[in-house]
Amino acid sequence: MNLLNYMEQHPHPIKLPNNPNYHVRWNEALKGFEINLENGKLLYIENFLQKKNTTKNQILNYFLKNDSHEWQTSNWKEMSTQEFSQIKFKNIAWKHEKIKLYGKELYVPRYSAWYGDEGKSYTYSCLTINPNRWNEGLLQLKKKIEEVVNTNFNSVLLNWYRDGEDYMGWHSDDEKELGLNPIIASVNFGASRRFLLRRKDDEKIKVEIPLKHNTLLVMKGELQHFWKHAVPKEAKVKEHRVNLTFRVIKN
Ligand SMILES: O=C(O)CCC(=O)C(=O)O
Repeated sequence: MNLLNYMEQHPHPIKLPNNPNYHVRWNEALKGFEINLENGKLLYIENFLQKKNTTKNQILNYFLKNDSHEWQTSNWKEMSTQEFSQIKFKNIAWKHEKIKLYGKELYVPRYSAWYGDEGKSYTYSCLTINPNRWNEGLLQLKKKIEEVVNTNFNSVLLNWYRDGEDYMGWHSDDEKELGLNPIIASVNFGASRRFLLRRKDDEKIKVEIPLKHNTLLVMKGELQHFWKHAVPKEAKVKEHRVNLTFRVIKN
C-alpha cells in the first residue's frame, strides 16, 4: 500500500509540532495510533468499547444514575455542596472535593471519585483521598483496558465534568506514589473535550488531542516528567463528560 492510501485509511485528528521527533503510527493489532513526542509516548484508540447497542447515554447513566436527581436535566451547577452530598449515586460515590491553593480552600471545578485496592491512597494539592472499594462495572472496564495496555492497574480516579465550564488545569501526574515513568490509561465517555499537552521547559510546544466519547488515551514513557496536560474550559459544550484515569500506585 502506498503512503497516501495508508494515510487516507487511517486519518488522525492529532495536531503535532512540525518536527521529525513527533510522529504518529497506526497500530493494526491495537486498532489505534501510537504517538511519539519528544520525551513521551501516547496510545490513542477511538471506539474503545465495542459493545453493540451501548449508547453514550447508557454509559453515562451507569456513572451518574442516582436515587433522586435526573442526571440529564438537573441543574448541577446551581446545586449546593450540601444538597449534592445527600444524593445516593447507584454506582459511583461522587464527591465535590476541596483543594488548598495558595493557602485558600477551593472547590474543584468538577466532581470526582477515587477507587482502588485497599491502602492505595493518593495525595494531590494537599488532599489525601482513600479509595472506595472496586465495584463490578469498574473492574470489568479495568480488565478491558489491562488487556490492551498490558499493565495491572490498582486504582482509578474518576472526574465528572458537568459541562464545558468544568475543566482540569495544567498539571502532571508526577506524584511520588506513581513512580518513575508511570503508565496512565484515560478513558472518556460523553462530551468530546480538547486534551492539551505542553512541554514544561518550553510552554510554546503544544500538542492537541480531541478526546471523543469512547476514546482511550494511554500516557507513558517520560511524559509526566517533561509535559503537563489540561482539559480547558469550552463554553459551547453543554454535555456531561466522565473521564477515568487508571493508575498504578506504588506505595
Ligand atoms: O479528564 C481528562 O481527560 C484528564 C484527567 C486528568 O488530567 C487527570 O485525571 O489527571
